[in-house]
Amino acid sequence: QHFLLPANRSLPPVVFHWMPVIGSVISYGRDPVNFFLQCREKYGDIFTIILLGRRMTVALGPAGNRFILGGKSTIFNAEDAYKHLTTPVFGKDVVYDVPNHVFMEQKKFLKFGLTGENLRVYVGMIEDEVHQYLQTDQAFLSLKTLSSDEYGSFDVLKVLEEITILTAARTLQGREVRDNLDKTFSTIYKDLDGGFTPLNFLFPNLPLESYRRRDRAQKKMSQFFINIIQKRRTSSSHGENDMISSLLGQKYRDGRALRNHEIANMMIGLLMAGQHTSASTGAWALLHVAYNRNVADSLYEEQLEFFCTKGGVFRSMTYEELKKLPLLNAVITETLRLHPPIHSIMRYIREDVLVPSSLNDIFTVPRGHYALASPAVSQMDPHIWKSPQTWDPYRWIDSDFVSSSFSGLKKGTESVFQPFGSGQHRCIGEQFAYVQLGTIIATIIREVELRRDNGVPRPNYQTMITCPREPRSIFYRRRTH
Ligand code: HEM
Ligand code: LAN
Repeated sequence: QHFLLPANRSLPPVVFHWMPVIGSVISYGRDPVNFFLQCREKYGDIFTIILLGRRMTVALGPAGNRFILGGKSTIFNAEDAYKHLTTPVFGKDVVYDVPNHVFMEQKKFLKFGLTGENLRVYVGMIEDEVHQYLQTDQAFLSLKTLSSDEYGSFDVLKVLEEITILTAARTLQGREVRDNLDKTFSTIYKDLDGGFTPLNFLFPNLPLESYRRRDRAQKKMSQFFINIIQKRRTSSSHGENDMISSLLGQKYRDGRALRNHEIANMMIGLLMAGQHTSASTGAWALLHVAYNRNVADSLYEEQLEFFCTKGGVFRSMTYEELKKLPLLNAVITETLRLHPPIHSIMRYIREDVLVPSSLNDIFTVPRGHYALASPAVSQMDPHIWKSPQTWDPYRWIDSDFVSSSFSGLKKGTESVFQPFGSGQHRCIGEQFAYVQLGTIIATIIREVELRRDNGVPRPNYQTMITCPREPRSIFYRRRTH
């Protein structure tokens, strides 16, 4: 296809595969991180894999991350890589359904909604939701009846999915969504979510019931939000700290306010952005905490030290205090290192691009390829981290745990730690995720003791967001202060 390659340039090596077209989809799908590490042994930091007819050029390490994530969006294009997945779920005129510069404005609107002021209010709301969940919910029901020395058990991913949606609804999504969570909203959400899977990513259109349900659910969900927005526009209810309220006050650079369906569809995007990423991170964090009893004890002690009143009861955390808890934050960071929810970040290559010399100076990546960055690989790279496979939150407190041969953690697109991506498409949800996860974990740790003896499960890469495989049960018992 390419006859105009400069004379001194060639294409990256293609990873060996038995079946044409199908290519490496099996090895990649089974365990992408290990597959990439094996490819790196044979081919170096840049190589091309075939995935169902698509040519994906993978670039690893700090230079690879920078090459792909630091690239211009006119060449390394996100919407060409993602829109067939996201537009049917989010709807029209938002995210990857609009030109990049429009989406960048939409991202800015979201940032305005995630102010310190709002996050400050969210801490108390999240505490309240989790506390309430621990009192009443099915998965934890036995908490009430168990005597103090008996342990109950729960599926940690299921519980975290439930707590995540409850807390996101209470905070970002707003009162109307929270009030509808166990009614209309949850079935529509399930159908929509059923259309946001690897299958939908690989095959945008299949004549399957799940695809039709996805399309119906998108319309209903969009309408559900539009109704809320219309009511909000006519009523005088101010003082809301949620995202709808914030988006209602925003304008594009040309002075145009957001239309109802744009706000609605951004709210759907928000739902999809924060749900499985946070739930999975929270589940992994609790699995590790429950398995590492010493960390569990120290986390509890950190809570006691900072928040135990003279009367022997816990008081609420503030946003500022939450940000300063060393172990709690290290637990989240270390969990994101070892279990980044998103293992592959993709772009479509719109123009031939020379690979920079920091990576390799003989290759060109031609237009029509996809580019793939995998921060997950650098986050577990044995050349960079001491005992990379060991979950050890203290490595973030005592920085000596990073390998001595490695010259420190750079920031930005070259960083070896970027669970939230980097560059133009970097995540804007990081602060919210830390507030949400920190508050959830702290509230659970305050109220129950966690235990797990049989190690931590292996990751499941077949789901859209990397999550723990079964068995995911954790034993718990109510604390007796
Ligand atoms: C982008 C991870 C939570 C909103 C991204 C990207 C990653 C990521 C890796 C980069 C995608 C790319 O470059 O193609 C995560 C993780 C989360 C999380 C690990 C939680 C633990 C959230 C939350 C929100 C959010 C809570 C919303 C409040 C976004 C948005 C983008 C993004 C708007 C921008 C996409 C783009 O510019 O193309 N996230 N995310 N994320 N995320 Fe998150
Ligand atoms: C996702 C979720 C899926 C994810 C994978 C397919 C797993 C990954 O391999 C590539 C990146 C991708 C497609 C991805 C990119 C950013 C998304 C689409 C999200 C994190 C889900 C939501 C997020 C989107 C940009 C959020 C938009 C939200 C607004 C409110 C504007």
